[in-house]
Amino acid sequence: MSSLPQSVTVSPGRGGLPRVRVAGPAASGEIYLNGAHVTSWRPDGQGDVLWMSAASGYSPGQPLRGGIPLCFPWFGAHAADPAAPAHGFARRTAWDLLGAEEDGDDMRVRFGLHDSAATRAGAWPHRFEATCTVTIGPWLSVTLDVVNRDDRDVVVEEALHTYLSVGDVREARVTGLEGAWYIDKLAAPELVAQDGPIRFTAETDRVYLGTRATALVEDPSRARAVTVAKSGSASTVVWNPWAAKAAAMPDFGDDEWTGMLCVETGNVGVDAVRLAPGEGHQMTAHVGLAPLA
Ligand code: TA6
Repeated sequence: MSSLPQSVTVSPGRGGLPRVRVAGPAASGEIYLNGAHVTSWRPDGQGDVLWMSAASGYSPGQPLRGGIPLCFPWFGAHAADPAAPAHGFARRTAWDLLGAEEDGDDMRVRFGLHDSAATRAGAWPHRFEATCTVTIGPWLSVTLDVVNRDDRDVVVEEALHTYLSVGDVREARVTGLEGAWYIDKLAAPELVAQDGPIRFTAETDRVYLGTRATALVEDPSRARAVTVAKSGSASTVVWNPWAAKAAAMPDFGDDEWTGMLCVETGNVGVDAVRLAPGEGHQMTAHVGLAPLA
């Protein structure tokens, strides 16, 4: 790997896990090699836009709670193997740091992952090559490139499971998904049309399908709005665990649920991506911050 720009450093983070720190001209950020997991993005003069649990673990092979978990090559529970890790193996695996470069106000850091004997022995026994490119700048961009290196078609589910920090989820609302069809994972598995803005009054776990829409998270208690735009993604997942589910998760503080919500950029369920041998796919999430109009 060629030398890193001065603004990009690697050092032990929490739990001693290798962490990349980026101190760019317009923003700072942090990415753990475990899962190529973005844990912080702070535009200059702003608080962190991403949410991390104070109760998160930081152990090799375990997912972090918050930031942007990288869900691949399946989303949620594995359809056929109940013993397989939720959201796939990518967020639990150490990625390689491939390099970094400065591009004006943007700092771009690249991570790589490919199949191994361990992944080929698991629930998704295929050869693949993945690259995660994180751009820390006036916007935060995360791009997941996946190439099928197998000799047969493969089907991939994927998601950038973005945890956003909000002042109070009970005052927040998400616009942009009006009219999109979703499956409520807490109710019968039928398609429901989104009627108006999304508001949070209880545990919320919705998978919006067939939508390329940009979501806008309005956070009135902080007088700010977060934009989640995307490309190469047909699914958006919106989640807040609310009090009971938060209390049931050991790596989630009992009272933390009011300060976060997830807007996840993915291709899940019927939007899963089929790749022929040698075929690749690219998905990007673009996260931006603006004052609330
Ligand atoms: O994206 C929402 C979701 O699928 C929820 O059902 C909940 O399980 C959440 O992901 C977190 O999953 P995790 O495995 O990280 O606890």
